[in-house]
Amino acid sequence: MSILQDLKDRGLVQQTSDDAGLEKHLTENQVSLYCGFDPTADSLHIGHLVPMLMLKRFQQAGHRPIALIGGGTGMIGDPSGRSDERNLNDAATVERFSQAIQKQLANILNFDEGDNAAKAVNNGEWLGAMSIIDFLRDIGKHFGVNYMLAKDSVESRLANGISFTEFTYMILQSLDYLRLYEKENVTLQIGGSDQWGNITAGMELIRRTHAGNNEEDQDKDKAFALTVPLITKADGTKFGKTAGGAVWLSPERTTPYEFYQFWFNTDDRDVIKFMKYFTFMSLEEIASFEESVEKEPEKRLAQTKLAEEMTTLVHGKEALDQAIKISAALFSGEIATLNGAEIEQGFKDVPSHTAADEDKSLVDMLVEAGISPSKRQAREDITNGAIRINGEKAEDVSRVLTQTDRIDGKFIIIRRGKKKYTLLKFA
Ligand code: 485
Repeated sequence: MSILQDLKDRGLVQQTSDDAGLEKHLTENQVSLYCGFDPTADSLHIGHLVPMLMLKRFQQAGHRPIALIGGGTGMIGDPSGRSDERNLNDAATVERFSQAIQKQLANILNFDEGDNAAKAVNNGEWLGAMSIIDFLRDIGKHFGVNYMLAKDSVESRLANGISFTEFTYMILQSLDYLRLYEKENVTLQIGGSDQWGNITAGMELIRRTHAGNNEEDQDKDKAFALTVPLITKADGTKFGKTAGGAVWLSPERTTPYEFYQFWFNTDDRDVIKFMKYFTFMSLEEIASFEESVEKEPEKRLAQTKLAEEMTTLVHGKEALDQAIKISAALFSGEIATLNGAEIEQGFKDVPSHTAADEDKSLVDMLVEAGISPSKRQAREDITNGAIRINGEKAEDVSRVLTQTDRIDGKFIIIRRGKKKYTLLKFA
């Protein structure tokens, strides 16, 4: 089956510039394609995953993917899909973000194998070196102001105001497409649906600067656009956000355990769609999970599989095993099986209390850490069996917490009642 048809069957194609032409182009050639990522943070998030994995899907089909890091455009700020002007980051920050993002891309794309090895480029290289006179003379001449004003990204901002800086962004992205078309033989740019205007502006620039090169075959040097849909959820809330904010690819920002839980908590109505979007599972295999969601949803087999596939893809097998172990321990309450690093991941968001490095009576500690409101209540909580230390019930009011209670010498987990966890940390 053709790659384009496979992508469509997965629901991954929002728009193409010329469907039949692109289908033919991809069937007859090894196509070099690119997707751009602006360094606006020190990590990509799961909103970037679909286009990123799309590059990988093209690579697996034999085409050559290029990941562009926007070291230049990241200094400017894309107005697409945004209602307000961006805050500018300084050059050193953009550079630091660029390097972090490049590492994440290299983790997922295959940068070093075969004639279709992936490649990373940074547009700071050519955009930074261009003179303003050349830019206005050679590039600016091809962009009518009316054409630019009609783009969604600009039109939607006119009422509230848009700076000349962001107004010109589309020209920079167009220049990238032109440059990669000339230097890397790139004939397809992909991105999210918010990128349609910028991508087609680049196609237009290529058409204008290369028109008539191939009189005998007008289609030969054509450039194409393909966008992926915006991901929506059945409950209408925004995809990729949790109570704690965005779901990031960096394990420092979103731990592999949180990442695993995010996917595991997918709604029954979304899980099959997400499997098609995010995993490399075949459509036949996905169909078997669809049956399971219908007939035995309580087993959450599809969610478990999705969480496994995604955590392995982004964080690796070892991190997945750890995430599963933490999930099981928290579910059963058998916390003693966890080591210090696992405790840190699993209890990242529970209230914590830093305690002095000394032995202390449990009653005093419960009050000090704000777990029980008074000593009298603390004693009552203990005799009622409401207090657990590292998963074990503590029913002795004269209990003293010592070194041996600490997991890896650093942590004690106290639970009051069914769910209220507190993490005690020892310096
Ligand atoms: O030549 C290019 C230079 C920069 C870009 C693309 C081509 C980046 C692009 N303008 C952009 O802002 N992309 C967003 C980003 O970097 O966070 C997101 C898009 C999303 C999807 C994703 O990048 O909003 O739709 O394309 C990969």
